[in-house]
Amino acid sequence: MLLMKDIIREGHPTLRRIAKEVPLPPDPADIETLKSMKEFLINSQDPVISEKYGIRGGVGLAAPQINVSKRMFVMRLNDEKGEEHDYSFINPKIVSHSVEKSYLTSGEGCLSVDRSIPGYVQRHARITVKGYNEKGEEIKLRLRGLPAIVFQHELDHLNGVMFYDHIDEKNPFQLKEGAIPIEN
Ligand code: 4LI
Ligand code: NI
Repeated sequence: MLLMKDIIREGHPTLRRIAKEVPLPPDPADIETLKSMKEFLINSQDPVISEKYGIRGGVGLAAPQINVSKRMFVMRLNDEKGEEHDYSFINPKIVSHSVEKSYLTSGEGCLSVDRSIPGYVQRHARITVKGYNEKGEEIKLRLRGLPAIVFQHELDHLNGVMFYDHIDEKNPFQLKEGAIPIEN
């Protein structure tokens, strides 16, 4: 079972590396890694289990955050319509995106960052993504709202990018014209 001690924190060099493509079909060890990452998110969202093991809540987790430098992540959340976005991604990519941006009005947090960093992280409002699931099947999805934000946050981890890299130090709350707020 993955715990907070297994999550590497900012300053660890793996978080700044470009993660490696995963050969397909995924080997059993990679499938197991994704399964444990998904289990971690489930536990992190369970009030009893998260309290018992001291796990912070999360909706996304990328393999580099457990010091596995491979292009894989999991996300697990419900959108504003109550629809489930429960995905494991291998070799994910954005194939197209809107010009319009959106951002979380409360800012972003990250399980690898133990401080709160004020500022808006403006990301593509809508994205079309491709990748493979844990069975090695191709997935193509259109995402908007919070799921689109989470996907881009996790994809950044595979490229050594942290959410605060997107925050303008001088003007952390400066918005692009027409940026769509996502309230929480
Ligand atoms: C407990 C149980 C307020 C502050 C609101 C917590 C179950 C922040 C938001 C959760 C904020 C769950 C989240 C992310 C933010 C803030 C992630 C709580 C887990 C809200 C998810 C990856 C950014 C994703 C909306 C500094 C660990 N998640 N909140 N950002 N939740 N959660 N991110 N922002 N301000 N991070 O953190 O999983 S994309 Cl579900
Ligand atoms: Ni993160």
